[in-house]
Parts: sequence; C-alpha cells; structure tokens
Amino acid sequence: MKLEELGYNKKIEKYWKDNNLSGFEKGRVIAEHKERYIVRTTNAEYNAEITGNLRFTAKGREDFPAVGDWVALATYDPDFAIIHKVLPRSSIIKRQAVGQFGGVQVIASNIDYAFIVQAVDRDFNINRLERYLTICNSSKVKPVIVLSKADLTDEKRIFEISEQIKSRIKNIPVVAISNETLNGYDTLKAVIRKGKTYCMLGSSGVGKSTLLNNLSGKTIMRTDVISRSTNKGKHVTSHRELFILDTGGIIVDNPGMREVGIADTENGLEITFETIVNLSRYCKFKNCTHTTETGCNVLKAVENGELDRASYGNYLKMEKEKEYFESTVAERRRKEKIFGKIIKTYKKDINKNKL
Ligand SMILES: Nc1nc2c(ncn2[C@@H]2O[C@H](COP(=O)(O)OP(=O)(O)OP(=O)(O)O)[C@@H](O)[C@H]2O)c(=O)[nH]1
Ligand SMILES: [Mg+2]
Ligand SMILES: [Zn+2]
Repeated sequence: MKLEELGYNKKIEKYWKDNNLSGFEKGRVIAEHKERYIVRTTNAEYNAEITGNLRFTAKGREDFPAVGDWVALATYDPDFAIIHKVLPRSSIIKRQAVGQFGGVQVIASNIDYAFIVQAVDRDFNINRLERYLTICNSSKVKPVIVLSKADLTDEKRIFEISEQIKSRIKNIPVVAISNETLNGYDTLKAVIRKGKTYCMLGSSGVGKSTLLNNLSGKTIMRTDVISRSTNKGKHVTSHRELFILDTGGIIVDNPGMREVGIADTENGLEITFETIVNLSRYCKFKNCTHTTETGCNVLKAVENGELDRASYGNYLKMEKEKEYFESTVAERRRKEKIFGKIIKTYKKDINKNKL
C-alpha cells in the first residue's frame, strides 16, 4: 500500500523532514485498546505502545495517540512497535465525555469529512444534528449530513425532513440513503475521494457500520439490532477503527453516541449559529445574553419569526454547556498550577537539603 492511500500528505512530509524523523517508520493509528494501539504502515500492521517519555509528558488525554494519528514508529519484531512521536493533527474530533468532570474524549484525528448519520425513523432529531455540527465546526472537519434508512419512509417524509434541516442549517450537504436498497449511494460515493479521511458520527443503530460494509464490499464490521429493552446502553460497534477502502478513501467507524456533549473552545458554536451571531451585532448591549435584555436583536428575530425558536433554544442550551465546560477547564488549570507550584517548592527544598 502507498503512503498516500493511508492519507499521507505534504504537510506530514514536511514535518517529518523538519523534525529529523527519518530514522523512524511512518504509521497511522487504526485502532486503540486501552493505551495499546494498532498502527498501519505501508506494508504491515503493528501492535504498538508509547514510549515512557510520551506517557510522562502527556498533560491530558489529547496528548495520547488517537485513531487517525500519524506517528513515528520504531519497529521491533514483525508485530511489535513503539510510538515515539504523535505528529501534529490537522483536525481532532472530541466531545465532552458523559459524567466526567472536565473529561474530554478524543474521537478521531486528521479527519477531513464527518458523515453525521441520522436515521429517518425514530432517530431523527434536529437539535442533536446541530450538536454534531458544532463538534465538526470546532474540529475543522467538514460535515455531510447522511439520512439513513430512507427505505423505512416515503419520499414525502424525506422531503419534509430535508426542508426542516435547510430551514435551520445552511450550506451543508444532505444525502438521503438506504443501506437496504443502496439508494443515494452514488451521491455519497461522489464525496469520497482517495487519500481523504472520513468519520462516521451518530447514534447507535443508525446504520454506520452497515454503510461502511457496503462501501467496502466486505463485512468488516459486525452490524446488528440491539433490543432496546434487554440490552440497554450496549452498542454493536464497541471501539473505533480506521479502514482503508479498496476504492480509495479512509473511513473511521465509531460506536454510537448516546450523548453529544459540547467541549467547544474553538468557535464551533459561532460557526453553527452564524445567523444568531450576525443578529447579535445589533443588540443594544455588547454583553447581551439574548435572554431578557431590552433591545436584544436576537429576541426580536425570534418574536417576529425570522429566527427559528427551537434553534434559538438549542443555541442557548449549548452555550450554557460550553460556558460550564470552559469554567471546569479553567478550574482544572488553576488546580494544576497550584500543584505545579507545590512540586517546584518541594524540589527546591530537596535541592537545599531542607527535606
Ligand atoms: N431498513 C434499514 N435497516 C438498516 C439500514 N441501515 C442499517 N440497518 C439495520 O440497522 C441495524 C443497525 O445497523 P448498524 O450498521 O449495526 O448500526 P450502527 O450505526 O453501526 O450501530 P452502532 O455500532 O451500535 O453504533 C442493523 O440491523 C442493520 O441491518 C437501512 O438503511 N435500512
Ligand atoms: Mg456500528
Ligand atoms: Zn441580544
């Protein structure tokens, strides 16, 4: 396999040269199992671990390798390798993990496009769609909305859904497909290009793995229906994994997400809700929260029907989450700083033989 088929590009090549990495092998992380990684190179697949140095200098989850990462590898026996360096990422998809204090979960890195998959049956939810969009926008990943299971409804309903999306979400491609009849596949396949990396996002059971299997022409992922009553919370796909299609294109399959927490610090919300941002320029107060203020141009637009009320509500909710996320991050940093000072004084005291 050629490096380009793995998604290798000029930027990585330049970094490789500038940082004297020529003694290492180039690889891409295709799977992760609790700090053990599977790394694909042009001619082999390795089980890999990170160097102790990488582990001890890691400040958080984001400093560890993620699926999609380019890494500098030292290979040992035919199967085992050590990851010496994780190359800078062109994009990183992350979300706020459920119930964890400030915990961020890295979904995948170096992704060009995300397929946001929602089934047109029970799963369709436009608020959630805006959440996924926000994640894509803050990750610098181009979103494509994929409406799956189109065979379970009629054209009229699909048209309705598309119109509903268009009224709130501008300029994002929407493709309706069926994994049963393969309707819509031609449109979707036209988006998939050689050497580009795509990531499947969406709830459990919407057909992400079925889509991947169909695109690859092989059964590479198990797909199934999970009884909602007896197997609550379980997903068919249990880990993320990167696949290279024979037809070109690289796809990361993900377990379904139950919650799409916003861990946004990169203006994802501002991009998703551009209309609101534009309206807010004409609010009377600079620090307007668009909730109760007089002279709020956003509220005015909701009142006169110019701005979708549900979309506005969704924005406020996510904005709150974002604020909470940022405050927990700030708090964690503050604690780290205090802890860092304690360690520093401690080291000084050791040096002075005080301890
Ligand atoms: N009717 C219909 N059924 C589909 C379609 N796509 C998938 N299914 C079925 O839906 C079920 C779930 O599909 P999966 O591909 O496993 O769903 P998933 O999104 O990968 O789910 P997780 O791995 O749990 O996140 C399977 O039984 C599929 O056969 C579709 O387009 N139409
Ligand atoms: Mg799956
Ligand atoms: Zn306002």
